[in-house]
Amino acid sequence: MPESVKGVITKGVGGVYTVRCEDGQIRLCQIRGNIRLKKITPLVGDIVLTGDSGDPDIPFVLEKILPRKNFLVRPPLANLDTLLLIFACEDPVPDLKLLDKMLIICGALKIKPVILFSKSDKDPESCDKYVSIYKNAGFDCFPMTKNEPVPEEVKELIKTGLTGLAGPSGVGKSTFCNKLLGEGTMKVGDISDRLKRGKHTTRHAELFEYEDGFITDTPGFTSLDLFDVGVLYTDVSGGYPEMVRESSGCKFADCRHIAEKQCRVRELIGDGIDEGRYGRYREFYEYLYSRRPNSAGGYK
Ligand SMILES: Nc1nc2c(ncn2[C@@H]2O[C@H](COP(=O)(O)OP(=O)(O)OP(=O)(O)O)[C@@H](O)[C@H]2O)c(=O)[nH]1
Ligand SMILES: [Mg+2]
Ligand SMILES: [Zn+2]
Repeated sequence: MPESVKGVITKGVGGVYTVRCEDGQIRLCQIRGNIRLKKITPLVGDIVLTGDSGDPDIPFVLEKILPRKNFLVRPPLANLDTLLLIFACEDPVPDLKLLDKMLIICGALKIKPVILFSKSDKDPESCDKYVSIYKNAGFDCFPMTKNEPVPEEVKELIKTGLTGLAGPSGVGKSTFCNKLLGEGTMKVGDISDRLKRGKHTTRHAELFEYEDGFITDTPGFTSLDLFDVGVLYTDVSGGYPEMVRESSGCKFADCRHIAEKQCRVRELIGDGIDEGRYGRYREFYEYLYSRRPNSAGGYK
């Protein structure tokens, strides 16, 4: 029997997976039945073993998906080290609930998040405001415009490991990839005049090499339910490092910063803790608490 060759999935469209193999070959693979039976959908970023399929059209087969370090449902990517969260400060205005949800997920999966507020040329003032909120919270966060180079600190991160892009449609994810990898690598779309939203130009996740690392462009998305993707109420604080930092000043060691007395976090709202961030923390916590395992619902 011929030997299996290991590689990474760089693209998957219509059941055909492109795999960049260790021996330098690019193999087009189909799925073997047993992967389907186990209900594992192969993802871009998956490390796989490939073998011969015997089918001249798609000559190789995915034999096995090696254990994942982590994976995201949205965007669908596996084995991430870093996630670049791109949100425009204008056109479309940023959905900070979606951003905070992604930060909670990164915390739970031990993925390093980096936030980029794009289109700062459109509204530099609001861009600076968003950047300072997220910097103060403790994240790496940068303003960005399409005509300025990618910040050096961000390039350094992408040079090693696997970096994914995430964010709504039309915020400039593909524009960012083109700046890094060369114009024309990814198709860039327009913004609808009426809705001020992107038009979902990128349809599939795709992985590219960048020095010793990999970067993946992804399709934009607008909604994500924390419960549906398996986040627990105990994970929420992982997206709010500024609150974790201050919680040593709360009276109760297990303070949830909701209704407890002498809560340092709540004392600092508007004066160190951003009010919007706190409100979203509380909303997510209460929502997921009401859905905790064995819960009959309702938050007390
Ligand atoms: N003014 C301004 N426009 C930008 C900037 N970055 C991207 N754009 C424009 O925004 C539009 C959408 O950019 P894309 O790169 O296609 O956005 P995307 O995030 O890849 O969108 P999807 O593939 O649909 O998810 C294009 O017209 C870009 O030229 C920026 O910093 N400033
Ligand atoms: Mg795109
Ligand atoms: Zn507290």
